[in-house]
Amino acid sequence: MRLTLCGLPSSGKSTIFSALAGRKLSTGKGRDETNQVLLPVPDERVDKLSALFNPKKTTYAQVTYLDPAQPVVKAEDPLTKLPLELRQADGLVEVVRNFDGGLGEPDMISDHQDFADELLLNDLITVERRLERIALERKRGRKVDEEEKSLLETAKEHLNAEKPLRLLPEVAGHVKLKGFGLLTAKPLIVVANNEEDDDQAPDLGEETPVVIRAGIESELAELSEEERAEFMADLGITESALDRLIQAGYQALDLISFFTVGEDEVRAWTVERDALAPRAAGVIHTDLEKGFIRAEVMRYEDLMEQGSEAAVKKAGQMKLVGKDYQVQDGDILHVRFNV
Ligand SMILES: Nc1nc2c(ncn2[C@@H]2O[C@H](COP(=O)(O)OP(=O)(O)OP(=O)(O)O)[C@@H](O)[C@H]2O)c(=O)[nH]1
Ligand SMILES: [Mg+2]
Repeated sequence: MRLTLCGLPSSGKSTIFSALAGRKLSTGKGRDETNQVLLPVPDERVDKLSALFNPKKTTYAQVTYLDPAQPVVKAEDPLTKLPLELRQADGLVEVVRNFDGGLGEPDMISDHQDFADELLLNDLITVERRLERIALERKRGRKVDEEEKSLLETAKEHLNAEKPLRLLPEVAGHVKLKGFGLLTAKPLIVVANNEEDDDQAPDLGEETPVVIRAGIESELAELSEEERAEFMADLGITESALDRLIQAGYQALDLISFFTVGEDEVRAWTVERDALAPRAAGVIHTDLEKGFIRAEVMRYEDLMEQGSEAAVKKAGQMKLVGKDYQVQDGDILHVRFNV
């Protein structure tokens, strides 16, 4: 899963990216991919499970953050200027400048609006081009996909009314439109990049921004564990705002986490919200999906309340489920399979 940082020029994307990169699991391999980091998603449940099982290894859910090489600029032909990374993202993290930094008094509402317009205009162009193409095909006597055409028309109408497609989930999430990478259809997290002495979230109307003070975060990222604790105490903060950003980004993707536990490893895994048990098992290993028989499932809350797996079983809270079970956020799975 990949979240791409975006926003107007000089809003602080790269500053936030380097602060994030300070906690990376790994950088992308290969050419031109140093602008990409894989990050653990902080999750208190994983911490508590790990304290209970004391495993050799603890693994959090993971998400990739990407800082595109070029910013979004106002352009004659937006489609040629918007970084491709935005189109390929699973979600967008829009960074809005809320510091002066020699760039003048910040105006988040106006910047946020400009950026939203840019995305909207891009989608409108994509949709119109595709509709023109379909009309041409039809004129040539070829068969066209009526469902796709009707979805595109609905999308166009919606965009013309200046509404992002994410407000229209049945269109935004439709498999026939997936390939277009429509930008306003993607989940969006708004970050207010605040001045160092300001921790207030500005009012943006429908979106509540996550407040980050990139200046502080980039300093925190450079400190040792010990120095960091001291610096945070001085500032009167208990957690880095990056934790909240990573969590909010992960939640916006509409995924769920389930867990596997044991002496070797406590681990969080990620799957789509409506996934069935075999699909979830397949995230762990393809063999587990192919050879899936059943899964033992307990709820994270039950395990915490009972204190051990044995106690959960004794309380009758361990369920044996089959192939049609829909995995829930917070499920702990033991998959039974044969190969
Ligand atoms: N005072 C202050 N300055 C900041 C903050 N965040 C970034 N800056 C400065 O603002 C300038 C732009 O920051 P970048 O992180 O490069 O912004 P960007 O969005 O990556 O810029 P482009 O990639 O060129 O669009 C740099 O000089 C930063 O040092 C902040 O929170 N406070
Ligand atoms: Mg940059």
